[in-house]
Amino acid sequence: MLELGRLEDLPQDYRDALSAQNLVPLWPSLRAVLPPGQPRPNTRATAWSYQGLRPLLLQAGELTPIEKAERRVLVLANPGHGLEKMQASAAIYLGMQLLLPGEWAPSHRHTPNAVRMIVEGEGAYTTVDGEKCPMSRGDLILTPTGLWHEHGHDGSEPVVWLDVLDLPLVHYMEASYHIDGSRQTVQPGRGDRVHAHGGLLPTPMFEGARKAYPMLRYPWVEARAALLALAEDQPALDAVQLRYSNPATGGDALNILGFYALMLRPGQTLQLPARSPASVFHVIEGGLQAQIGDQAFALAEADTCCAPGYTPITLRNASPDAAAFVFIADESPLHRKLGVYETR
Ligand code: GTQ
Repeated sequence: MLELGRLEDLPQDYRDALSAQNLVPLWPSLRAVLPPGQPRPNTRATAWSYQGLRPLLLQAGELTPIEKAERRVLVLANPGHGLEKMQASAAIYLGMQLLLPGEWAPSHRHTPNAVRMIVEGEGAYTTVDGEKCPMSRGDLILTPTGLWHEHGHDGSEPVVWLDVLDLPLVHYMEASYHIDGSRQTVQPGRGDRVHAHGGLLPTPMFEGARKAYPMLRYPWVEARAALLALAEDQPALDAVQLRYSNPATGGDALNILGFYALMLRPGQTLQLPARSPASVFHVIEGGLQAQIGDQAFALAEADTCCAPGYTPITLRNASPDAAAFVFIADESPLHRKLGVYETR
């Protein structure tokens, strides 16, 4: 490869003259912005242990009242980006949010898209666009861009969920902002009931205003049952995986990040090809060994890890008798829309 000229090769007075007119020579930085062969991601394979973070999250519950936090969240930050950037990958933000019994996280809406994957506890709910969505372990609840959302808790134990947002990307785009609202009036209508039966859609014949996001809550009981049915129906299938989709369009549930539920049969090893998007794995049930490039992680229930793009990944369920269930988030809808999606 051709050796390119360095900044130091240029006389200082020339460099000063360039700077004075907001000009920069490309060639000293060309290889940094267009590296040979493949990108040099800052995203590092990183794992967060739930048993490790849980006491610190509960301690936040004692140290910081909800009124002082608005959202009581510990961010799962990737050291490769610098912890202060609060990002797991280029486009993915992860946070563990705690809501205590009786607490209220007030209504707001914002441009980034969010989902919540419920990790622990019963009795909390999130109201999204007037729809009250109960939170149970493993449920996925969408908060698409621009929709009002607030969290409440009528139960008796702490509730914890994993927030996944496309905040780093929307912030990078200089398009991130929020608006505070007032308590929503809960409206009748439950998308998870209407869309609980695969392939059967409400007919648009006499429709009112059609919702862009007709399904906001994906109950884990349904996803789990669908995975078990798929595994049983197709015994030779390696990737027993479901994609969370918008039932009205069949497309991805949200525009920027993709969401999936994966089942690993007892003893199964699954090799994933290197793909351009970064991804996140969160163990809903069981345990998992994750090999991400040259790094190995042992993930227990409720643990979370992230993997950079362009990296081969091997997932292994070492249990001889129990299936493992994994929630996956990735950047593939974004990569496909940008035209940069690839598998190697
Ligand atoms: O629950 O609305 O982790 O607005 C970050 C920003 C959660 C939320 C986060 C948010 C929320």
